[in-house]
Amino acid sequence: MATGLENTNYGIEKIFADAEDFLPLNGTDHLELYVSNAKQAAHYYKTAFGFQSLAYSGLETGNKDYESYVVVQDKIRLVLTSPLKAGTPVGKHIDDHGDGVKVVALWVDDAEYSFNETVKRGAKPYLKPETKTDDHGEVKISGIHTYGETVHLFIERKNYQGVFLPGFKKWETTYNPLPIGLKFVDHMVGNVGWGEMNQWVEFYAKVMGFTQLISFDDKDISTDYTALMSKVMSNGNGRIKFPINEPAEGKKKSQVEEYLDFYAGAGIQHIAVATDNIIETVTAMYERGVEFLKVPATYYETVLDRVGEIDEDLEPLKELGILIDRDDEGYLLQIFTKPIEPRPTMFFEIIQRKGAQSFGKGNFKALFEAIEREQEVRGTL
Ligand code: TYF
Ligand code: FE
Repeated sequence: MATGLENTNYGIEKIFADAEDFLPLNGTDHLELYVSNAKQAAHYYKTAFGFQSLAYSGLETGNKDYESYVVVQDKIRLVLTSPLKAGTPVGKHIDDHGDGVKVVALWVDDAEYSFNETVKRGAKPYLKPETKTDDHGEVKISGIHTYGETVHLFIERKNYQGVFLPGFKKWETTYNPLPIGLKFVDHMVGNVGWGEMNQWVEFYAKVMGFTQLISFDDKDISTDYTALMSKVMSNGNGRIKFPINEPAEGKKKSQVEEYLDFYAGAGIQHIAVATDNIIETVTAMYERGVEFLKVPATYYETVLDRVGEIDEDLEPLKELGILIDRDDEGYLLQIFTKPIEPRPTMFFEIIQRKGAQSFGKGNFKALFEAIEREQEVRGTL
């Protein structure tokens, strides 16, 4: 049966390969989510996702407008921010989009250079380079807009020794649930509007010097299942990977269109976080109340024919609903949470790579059917 999926290949052959790496990025510095109740969200990320308390900004630090809690797990830092009064841009953002990612902050050696080089190439400025200092040192920050109302900050940490950034103090707490093995942000996927894919692919290529991870044929994933197009943009050292989805016409309403409706525009669709032991990580997450998408048991009857031999026993993978895929470099294990806020918008992916550098193309059909079953329950199909 032709599904249209066969020719979608996420190899690592690059186009724009001649592009000079004018924007060296050391990694993801942090992600900031605007949420309606930062205090409770922080509790959730600690309890359910195993993050640790790191820093706080709010009334106690002289910040009268916003309260932010910063949580950390290995290399992942999440900032959860809510307004302390009516009429703020953060409150407007939450009213428009619900809880979601506002800032994808990138760690750079030179925030001013990063700003100048990207703005010179067409980026819309968000924050002019500014220096923030406190007793613990100095940090330089600048920022540019990307799709929707999402922004990229460039964070230059100089010799900063504080817990997070100037303006934050250590978050002291006696509630410290154990980490669950989340290591770093593997990739972050954005959903953009109809016909906007190429514009954003071009943005990451021309403005940020990224290259497209391709694909002998990056054909639409438009099947009977959730229709979408997806292209993956990566920075020079491969530490930052931003797949971009655009909805496509299918028999049923695209999951990407559902997102765009509820988020009221483009934004971050999923945050994929890496673990070294997906069975332990996902077992802990189930115990802590996280809900995952499930594929039918029949998936596991044929999966090993498709992916060949793997190190793990199939039984726990099946029990937990972990998906498996292989490319010519190795294999990967992945699983997707249900949306983690009231609107069917953002969700998390847990991924363990065993050589494979692709994104689970072989699972798209089963995954998208699982998403469709959720859309059916929501009445949004
Ligand atoms: O990042 C990816 O490409 C995979 C698969 O709406 C995926 O995680 C792609 C699109 C989508 C959900 C998951
Ligand atoms: Fe993903």
